[in-house]
Amino acid sequence: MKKQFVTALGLSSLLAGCGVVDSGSSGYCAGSFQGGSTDWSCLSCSGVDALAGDQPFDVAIDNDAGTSRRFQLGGSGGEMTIRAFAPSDTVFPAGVRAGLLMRFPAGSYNGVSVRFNAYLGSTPVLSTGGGSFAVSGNVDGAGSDTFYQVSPTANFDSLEAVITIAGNAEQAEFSVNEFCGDR
Ligand SMILES: [Ca+2]
Repeated sequence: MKKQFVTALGLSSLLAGCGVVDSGSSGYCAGSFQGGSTDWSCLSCSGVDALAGDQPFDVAIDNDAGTSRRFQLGGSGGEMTIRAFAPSDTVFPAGVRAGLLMRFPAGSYNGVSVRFNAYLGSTPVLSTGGGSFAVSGNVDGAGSDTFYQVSPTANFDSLEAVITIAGNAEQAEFSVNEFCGDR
């Protein structure tokens, strides 16, 4: 099947920077992963169950900022990796404003981050880009739903968010609302 390219809406907002707070309703993304699929793995997480057989993060590709999945990381640190796959007929073009609407726990940590990887099929086209991180304290926008973004410089059809936390004595709760191929 010949792949179609999603129109690169929102290019003018590429310089808008990280930490933009959006409040949601249906139709959140200009370029959505809706109709695709998700996969995930984690270290020291709770609130999601790999043996349950469900797809806990499909709610993060329904193009609705108001639907989300919560999970916890910690208490001595943890990492969650979530990958969103576009529908089979969709490739997002280079230069768009991709990313993830999510909420970090408020507080101060020894390390906290969300960084992105992007792929075209199984080929990596971006590694550890965009997002936000802090080696102490917290990321911009923590405590509120915030769109953390990245602009891959090559076409891509899946986007992976790697969320890490360190230095939390208790489990800390995150929520993941929506991946966008373009916002
Ligand atoms: Ca959602």
